[in-house]
Amino acid sequence: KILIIGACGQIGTELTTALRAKYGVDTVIASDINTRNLDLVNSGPFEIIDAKNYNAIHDCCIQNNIKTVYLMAALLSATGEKYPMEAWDLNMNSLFHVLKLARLKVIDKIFWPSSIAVFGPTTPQQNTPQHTICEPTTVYGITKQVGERWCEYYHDKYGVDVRSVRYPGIISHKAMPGGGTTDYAVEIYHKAITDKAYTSFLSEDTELPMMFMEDAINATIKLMEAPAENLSIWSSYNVAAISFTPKEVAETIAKEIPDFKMNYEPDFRQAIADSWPSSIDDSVARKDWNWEHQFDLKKMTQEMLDNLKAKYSV
Ligand code: VAH
Repeated sequence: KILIIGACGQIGTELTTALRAKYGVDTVIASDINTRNLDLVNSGPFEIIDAKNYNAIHDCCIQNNIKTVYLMAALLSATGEKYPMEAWDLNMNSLFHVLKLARLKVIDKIFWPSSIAVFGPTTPQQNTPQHTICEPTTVYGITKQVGERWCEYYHDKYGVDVRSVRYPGIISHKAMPGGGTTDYAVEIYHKAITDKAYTSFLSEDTELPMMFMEDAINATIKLMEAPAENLSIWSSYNVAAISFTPKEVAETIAKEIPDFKMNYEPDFRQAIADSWPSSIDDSVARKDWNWEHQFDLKKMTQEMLDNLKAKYSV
């Protein structure tokens, strides 16, 4: 069986739905620290688990014969700058707990998300390679960089099958992101429909690597289903889809909503965004496990506006 820790989060919500559709509702136990997403809580097996509590995770895995864990709980970049030690505590200890369970052979396989936040201002900004300088300047980025080192260490030393991708900013319409620097790219679609206007907290030419949720979920499942012998990276794979600026995404929205008004008021998150790359080289993922994105910016905007128009008209 499968356990998703942090199932109520932006990615966790859609990962739960996708894994249940693929493997069966009762095969996937969703868990989170609270029941904030009632639809998800009522859609299948759900347990309240604090990702910082080893015994809670251990007992759930034993009682439910869990063999695969997706660890999706974390404090993201913006929140991590406000609460650095809480971010270190949650992001690192949850990973140590799950790696320990795999070392003890209680579970067989782990998915753990990394992020483009592992890169910093000294990293090549364009077509950032799989192997490159990683000097992150956010607490969140530090936890992801160190987490990658631990994943590779547990794989090489204990044979733990832990797999990971460096997610770019993820855009979706089902569950809101929480505390990220790329959240503008989700908020803008909601505001375009409700207010026909949006004030971006990043400047108009801030180009960042982004990905539509459907592509992110497909990448996650494709990596987890790949034969281990095909994999050459046991830290975390670069994955990429599209890169765009707030100005460019606003232009695709304005094609659908002609009187859409965009303003720019950069805040503390501008410095975080400036420390990250503009585009990512994901050729290793494409070679090792046939990664391929499906959504370009135009198609993503169409999906986002169609679904959010329906959501807000209800
Ligand atoms: C964040 N959405 O903004 C997350 C992600 C690369 C961005 O890590 O912190």
